[in-house]
Amino acid sequence: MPKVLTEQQVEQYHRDGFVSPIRIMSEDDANALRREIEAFEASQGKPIHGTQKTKAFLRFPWAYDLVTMSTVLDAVEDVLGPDILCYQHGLWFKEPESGSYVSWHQDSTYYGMDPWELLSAWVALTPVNEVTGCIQVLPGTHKEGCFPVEYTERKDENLLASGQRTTFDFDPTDAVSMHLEPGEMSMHHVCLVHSSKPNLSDDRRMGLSAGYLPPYVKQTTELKATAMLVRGKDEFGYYLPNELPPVAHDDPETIARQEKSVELYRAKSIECGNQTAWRLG
Ligand SMILES: O=C(O)CCC(=O)C(=O)O
Repeated sequence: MPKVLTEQQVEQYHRDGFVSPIRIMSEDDANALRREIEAFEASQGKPIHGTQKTKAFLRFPWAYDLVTMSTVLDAVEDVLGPDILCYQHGLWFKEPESGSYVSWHQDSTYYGMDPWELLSAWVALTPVNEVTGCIQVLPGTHKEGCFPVEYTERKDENLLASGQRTTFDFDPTDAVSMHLEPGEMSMHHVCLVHSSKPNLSDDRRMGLSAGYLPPYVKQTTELKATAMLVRGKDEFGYYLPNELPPVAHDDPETIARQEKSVELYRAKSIECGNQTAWRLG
């Protein structure tokens, strides 16, 4: 019996590669989390940026609390099973009336893993819809494996630092939009082709996305990255064990551990063909 999803939603995930929306916290809690993040940004005088945005759950206690929240992990468990590692956690903030967009891509491009049994869980802190630039997905494309990508020469307003774009011929009318309210989550397969358009509203569009996998998924690269066991057990040990919950965002050991994990994550992505990892900041 699934814990959060219905049997139909689990089936839909396997058939179409995504499921949405799933309520994982109240709107009030999502607003409170937004206030906490924005208070931190105000204290440092700029938005969360650069290395802070990669594997954020190793840096910020609020991010760790989110990726280990029982409702989130219950939904992830419904798809991946009881043993769960967290590999990545990224912040996707689009400023009001900005040109920020996300090109058509697969999250798997620079992951170097096998089998592709990973998912991305994207939590909304603000309304996410056609006006604010929701994620659009191409149902079923997760069954096609990993597509080649092309790059843009110069960095534009693409939130993907590497500007990668899958070279995949598709009919744009097949795209499905995942609308979310604050406190709702969508989950998509790591090979599902997806994108998002600019935020045309006068408020920020804020989402946080975590990459989860079962411990039996191997790393196919020479260079190995780290991951954190967030539920169940790991009987395989394929991921280096550098990851611990953050003590505080400004704790020197927390920062050093997060930066080391980000360094290994980026080195691995370069081995997987990422030619523009230097743009990550
Ligand atoms: O936030 C967005 O618009 C895109 C996010 C995304 O591509 C992802 O979480 O995989």
